[in-house]
Amino acid sequence: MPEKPIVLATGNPGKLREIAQVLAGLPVDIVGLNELAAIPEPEETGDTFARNARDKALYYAQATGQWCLADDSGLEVDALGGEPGVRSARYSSDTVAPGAGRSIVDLANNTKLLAALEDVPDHLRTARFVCCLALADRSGVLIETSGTFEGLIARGAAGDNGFGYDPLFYVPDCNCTAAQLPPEEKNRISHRGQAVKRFVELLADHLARKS
Ligand code: ITT
Repeated sequence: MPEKPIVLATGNPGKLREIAQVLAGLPVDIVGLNELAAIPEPEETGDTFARNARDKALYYAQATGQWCLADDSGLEVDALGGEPGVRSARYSSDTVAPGAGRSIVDLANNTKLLAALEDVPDHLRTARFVCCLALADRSGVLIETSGTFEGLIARGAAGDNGFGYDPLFYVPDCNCTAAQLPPEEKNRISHRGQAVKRFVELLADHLARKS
């Protein structure tokens, strides 16, 4: 059976790496956006992760004519009423120049988060990562899954793995931050790892029904 091409519709190399790792071995041909002619990034306007994942998947499916898998994810901090939430990637957009590189934006986001939580005691620094995935073709959404990952916001950064808020995201069961976890371990327990695993099960059913 020929492998089904699936475009991983993300401009975030951290997400791409993590999703591709779990999808390796499936009868699908994973295509990165960098392998296609440039497509302008869509604007994110939804107020839920699920809505944004669907919108991104549909946008890229229309643009490419292929099956497209999109991820919308972010960090919900309880002491901040769920912020930065769907605005996680652009939390520090008030201080960072438009077009700044991802490492600069990640650093600015983390610095802003630490400042916002400066006076919040340890036991109230609870937070979770949320990931929603959507697979779409031109005609609509085919599969949706989600996952969450509970932790605490540390008082300083630690670790070089992962991306985004990982250096601040302390995982009590592992006694380290998400950025200190080996990539396979983060994928085993993370919001994205959980969402991709469920996605793999639903994709297998979907492909079996079509064959
Ligand atoms: P695409 O829309 O191109 O996929 P993006 O980075 O703009 O890339 P989002 O709008 O979904 O994607 O924002 C997700 C942000 O949430 C991401 O940039 C990180 O700041 C944060 N985030 C999500 N998952 C994370 C993880 O596993 N570890 C650390 N930070 C994460």
